[in-house]
Amino acid sequence: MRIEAVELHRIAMPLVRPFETSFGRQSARDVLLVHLLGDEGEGWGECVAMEHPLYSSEYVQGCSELIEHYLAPRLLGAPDIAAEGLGELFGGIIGHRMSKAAVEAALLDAQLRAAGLSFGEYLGAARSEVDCGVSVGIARDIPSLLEEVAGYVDEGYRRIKLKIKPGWDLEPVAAVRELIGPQMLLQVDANTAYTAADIEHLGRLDAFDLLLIEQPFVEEDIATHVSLARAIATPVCLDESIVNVDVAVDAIERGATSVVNIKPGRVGGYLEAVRIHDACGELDVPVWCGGMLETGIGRAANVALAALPNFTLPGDTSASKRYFAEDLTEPFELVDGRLAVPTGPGTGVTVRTGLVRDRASRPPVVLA
Ligand code: OSB
Ligand code: MG
Repeated sequence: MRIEAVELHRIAMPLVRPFETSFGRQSARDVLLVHLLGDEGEGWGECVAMEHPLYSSEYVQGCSELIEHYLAPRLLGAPDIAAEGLGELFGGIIGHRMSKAAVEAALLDAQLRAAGLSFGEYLGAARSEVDCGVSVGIARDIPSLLEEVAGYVDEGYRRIKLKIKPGWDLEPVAAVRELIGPQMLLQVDANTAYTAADIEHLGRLDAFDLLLIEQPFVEEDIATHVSLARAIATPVCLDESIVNVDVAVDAIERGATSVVNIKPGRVGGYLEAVRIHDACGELDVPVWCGGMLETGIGRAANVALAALPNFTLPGDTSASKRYFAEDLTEPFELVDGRLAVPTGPGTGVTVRTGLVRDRASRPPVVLA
């Protein structure tokens, strides 16, 4: 289709409770939305970058400027463009995967709506609902952590993920394992907070029968993940390090990761996410869908992706109310620990444009 306008919307979404990780604490989600208006229809995409460059090098204001100055001009100058052609259209622009992914999501939404196809149908969903886990931030103390985890277990989540860092690892993990019992799936995420000197310490996590340990070391350091994987029984899972399908295959072949967290935003979009899913499937490596505190817009597409056949572990695809009192779409609700894959055209959800306007943290950027 021909793109006639690109709008960039910034929204401040208060979180229902602050979310703390090894890299920082946030009490609101700074959301960047891409709204594309084309000759065949319109679509919305959500950018997963965080406000500050602490999880990855990308950050919201940088993404907004990158889209405004580099991606939107190419989109507006293309006589006819589909999501499958964006790799070529954006060729030569290095990195900036979260920005590219947000544009891809918006264009996919527009073209699938025009074709009357859902994200699930287009991506290859194999089921109509997906098993959900929940990512639990670093708490003030262990009693508060246990109270929060108990609430999520009551709500029906099928897997708990605890954020860890040096000084907040063995004790909280032991307490939560004790609380939830031996059957419940439990995993941890360090967001790169450890170094090679911590390998022996991390080995003590083997006592808690964890599903996996996610990204203990810095993004570029595949070698130390290999050393850890050889030293401990708990499977190692990479998040930040996996930026595309080639890195994923390389990390698997080297023995750095035996489970992969797939976040479409981190890898440049849903099409690359499917390529990683397929490559992992061929190597017999299970995958799960990560999250970036998305609103209903990004969540809708993630839930569709998580319905692909090799997404065999519960994802960080939690219900809207785990994040926001009021979502930007109709809320996603947990039923028996699962979310339903939307079936309508495109993402299948309706953007509450009134809320987008009311919650705007700055005027929209409009390019035509
Ligand atoms: O590392 O998976 C992560 C949130 C923001 C940035 C990085 C991560 C996370 C989460 C939350 O763990 C996942 C979610 O519920 O969206
Ligand atoms: Mg992670």
